[in-house]
Amino acid sequence: MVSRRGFLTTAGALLGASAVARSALAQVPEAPVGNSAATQPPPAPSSGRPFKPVVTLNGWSAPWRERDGVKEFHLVAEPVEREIAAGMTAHLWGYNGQSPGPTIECVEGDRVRIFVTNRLPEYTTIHWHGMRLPHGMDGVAGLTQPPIQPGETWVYEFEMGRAGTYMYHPHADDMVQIAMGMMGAIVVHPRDVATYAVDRDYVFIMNAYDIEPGSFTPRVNTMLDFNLWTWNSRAFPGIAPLVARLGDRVRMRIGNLTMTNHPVHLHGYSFEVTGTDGGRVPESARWPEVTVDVGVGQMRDIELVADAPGDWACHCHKTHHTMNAMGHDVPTYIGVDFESAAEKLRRLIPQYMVMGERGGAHMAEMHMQLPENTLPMMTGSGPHGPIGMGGMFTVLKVREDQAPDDYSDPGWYEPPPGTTAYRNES
Ligand SMILES: [Cu+2]
Repeated sequence: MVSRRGFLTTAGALLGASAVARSALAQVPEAPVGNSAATQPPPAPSSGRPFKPVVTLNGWSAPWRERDGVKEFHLVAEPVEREIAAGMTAHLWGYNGQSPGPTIECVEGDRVRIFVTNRLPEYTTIHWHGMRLPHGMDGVAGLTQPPIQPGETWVYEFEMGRAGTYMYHPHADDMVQIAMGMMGAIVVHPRDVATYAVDRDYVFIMNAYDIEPGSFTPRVNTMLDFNLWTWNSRAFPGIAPLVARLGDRVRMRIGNLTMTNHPVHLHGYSFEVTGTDGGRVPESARWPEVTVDVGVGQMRDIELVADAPGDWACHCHKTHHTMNAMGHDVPTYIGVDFESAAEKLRRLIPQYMVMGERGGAHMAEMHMQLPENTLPMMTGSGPHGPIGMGGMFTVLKVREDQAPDDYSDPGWYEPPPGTTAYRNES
């Protein structure tokens, strides 16, 4: 907490004395803390115009307090522990107890006042990625404001002018702070709840970490060679399924704050890109796709009608992005006869295993001894055996009997008899 005097000074420095609304000087609103990596279907909006809330994959939406017609949020930048998947927890930096921070949701035209408290060991700021706002609210350290020092609380106040999908992230020591997991989504809903209405509205941000097997903290000077590819700081099988009822219109809002592009591919459907962080795509400018390439720093909204029941893989199409931390220097052994050498090695190292001489698939079935806090490279199992995936992979589960607004996992799909691939016995 800062003293009232300190708070007045910092708020004044950011907003400019004449622009400070009196209510901005009131007490800082409570900062809710997330303590779970489970998807939390959000409650209906507590005040203001109605909207249908988004569902943050393995995350949650920030509650707000309304004062004098302004929605007040409070983000606390701080060290957090995030479970990446069962068996691995990362020591990250995030907001309000988790990485990513809570999704900020509001309605087009809303005025927001966002309090930002810095509990990190170094300075930070928040940049509102994609928003059109006054220069002084853009959150670029050195350019639009001095950085927020540890212990300080600063206030950003602006109008959420356009409906769409945006992000927030620091613009101070960017490379370190984004590599540590500091980010969150912003969703601005249209003023009329019927505009662009969908039945299920999901949002997630793609992120990447370089966490040495056996350790907890990302290496922050990695430029490209990340080893953990995540959606909302979760890796398969830790990523929740996307659940829909047969016939639902489904939107997925996908952001990318990694250092490379991700072609996100959905099985069983085609979809249209209906929005970018620049705005809504007019219907006349859309075309059908089964893969959307989301570039660095971009957001893409895609929409589909869930008319095909089943469990449909949804994943990044870069194959090394659907694997967890792995040695990148592993040589290719396909076709090499290892058995004679392996026998000798097993006399020295009883657990010695040969890897890769028949391809890589059997690695999904092996149970290697892993360092602590390390996820298997290829993992997850389905109704027919190992799925052999990790990283940026989940499943769109479409069911006839999924109740509206029920986001719970319906389990594995049971296809009608005679509709699955079969072994030729003739
Ligand atoms: Cu990828």
